[in-house]
Amino acid sequence: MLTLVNTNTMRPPVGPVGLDYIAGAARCAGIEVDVVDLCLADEPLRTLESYFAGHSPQLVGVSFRNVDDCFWPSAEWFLPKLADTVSTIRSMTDAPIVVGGVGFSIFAERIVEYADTDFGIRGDGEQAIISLHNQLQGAKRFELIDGLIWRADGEVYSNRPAWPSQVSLSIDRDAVDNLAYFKRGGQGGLETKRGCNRRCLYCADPLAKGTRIRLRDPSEVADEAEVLLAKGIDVLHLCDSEFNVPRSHAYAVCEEFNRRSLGERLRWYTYMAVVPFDAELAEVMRRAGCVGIDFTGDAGCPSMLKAYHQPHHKEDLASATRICRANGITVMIDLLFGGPGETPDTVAETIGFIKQIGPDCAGAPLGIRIYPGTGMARIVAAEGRPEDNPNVRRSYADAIDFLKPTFYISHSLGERPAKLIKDLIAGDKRFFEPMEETQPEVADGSPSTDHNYNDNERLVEAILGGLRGAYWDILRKLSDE
Ligand code: B12
Repeated sequence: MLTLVNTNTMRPPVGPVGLDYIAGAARCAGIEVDVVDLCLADEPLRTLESYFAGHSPQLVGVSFRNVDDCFWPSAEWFLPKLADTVSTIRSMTDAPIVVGGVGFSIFAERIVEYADTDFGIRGDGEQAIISLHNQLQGAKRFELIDGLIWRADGEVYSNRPAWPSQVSLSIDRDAVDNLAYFKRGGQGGLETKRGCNRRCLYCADPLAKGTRIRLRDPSEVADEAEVLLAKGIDVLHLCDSEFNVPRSHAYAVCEEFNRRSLGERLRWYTYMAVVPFDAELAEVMRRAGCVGIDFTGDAGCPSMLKAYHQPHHKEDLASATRICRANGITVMIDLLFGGPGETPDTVAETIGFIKQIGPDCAGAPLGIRIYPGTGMARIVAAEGRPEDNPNVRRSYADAIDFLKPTFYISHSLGERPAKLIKDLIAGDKRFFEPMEETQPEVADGSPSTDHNYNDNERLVEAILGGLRGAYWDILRKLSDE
């Protein structure tokens, strides 16, 4: 028996899509699976106690989605809480514990050690957890399990993930209470593919999902959307790194949705690269139910687009915005401020350009989370001792460690970079402004920024009140009121 524990208790709650897929695959392989969902539990500790009092699984799988909230300066770090949960579970069962998830996969070995788990699985969890479950009952040939991290004789061993070229997933979606997540979190989630072959300077997705794009059959994706629809979940987020990479697959998925007239019954949102995008793709997406796109815009000035290794030009952002407008798709442009080479002039150019092209909204966070193994980490390494680097920011005291929330903010932005950005935004309501270090807390104790979805009470209330959709779109609607 396999017990899967969802440890992500952030609100609004986002359904643990990965756990649902893993549970489906393990059940298909004949393994009995329970999911203990700490996010939906009123009292997580009691829930664990009463579960383990009555069950003796052979393996406990613990999910770890977010290492931190990637948000400067809130910089909330979730690893200590994971370590606590693992030690609580250990006190209740002798079963070995394996941890996995997208956040986990970025740091894998470090997290196995920090949280003191027996195993970790980097990358896709479905086949690996089945193999681990079976090897634990048999020969214990851990070296045969793709993506496995394990400890023996004081050493940490690590296998590379397999990144299988075709992805076929269980579409049952019944191990997790997806309807509860829909009611409390405002959306369902599914993947159309895995992996990302882009080389964005800062992004950890290629580490967690692989650099090779691995496609799902469009009809399997549409079948899964229908399964969620049948449960009453009619607003989705397609959870790919970038839905339109490659364009041909995005197009094929939409065509399959259109063949089944799914766009008449469901609405969906997704993340997209700015290129490739054109009127033909927008039209097929809108008909298939797409109502909002969050573009990886990064910047509206050539030098910063180059710094972030983006293949698009600022004119592509203008064209993407126009195309969305013409097709009735709401458009959000996600920007990044503070990267290598950012100056007050580049910030002004980006903000001026975004105001000019007029998307429905734009994310304007300050500070770039530095992950090991990315171009960003290489730049920091080349800039000398990180502790002496004026571009590197952290809110913890000890030596710099990228496992903890650590950010890059170009020191050319001066002493008060968030204020500089806010002043340039100048109250334009379309922007989600950065959070200032000195920003006061609002009455309920949460920070007064609304673009961080980490324990965002405004969003929680709005969703409980009936709003559905991508969080940026719900917040946009709230600010229009
Ligand atoms: C879509 C998405 C969102 C959507 C979610 C919509 C939805 N309905 O699901 C929205 C916009 C809401 C969102 C919000 C946030 N997100 Co987000 N999101 C993603 C994205 C693109 C996909 C996540 C996903 O669902 N993947 C699909 C599932 C199936 O994959 P998976 O979870 O990785 O699961 C697989 C494996 O990891 C593994 N696995 C999973 N669980 C387990 C458990 C065990 C035991 C094992 C063995 C294996 C295993 O097997 C699974 C199947 O193969 C990722 C980046 C990416 N490409 O993965 C970022 C990402 C996860 N998000 C991130 C962040 C920071 C956030 C926010 C905290 C941002 C914020 N401050 O507001 C919030 C958190 C919200 C919350 N409540 O948790 C970061 C986390 C990085 C970090 N430092 O940890 C990521 C990695 C993006 C990034 N590169 O920075 N997000």
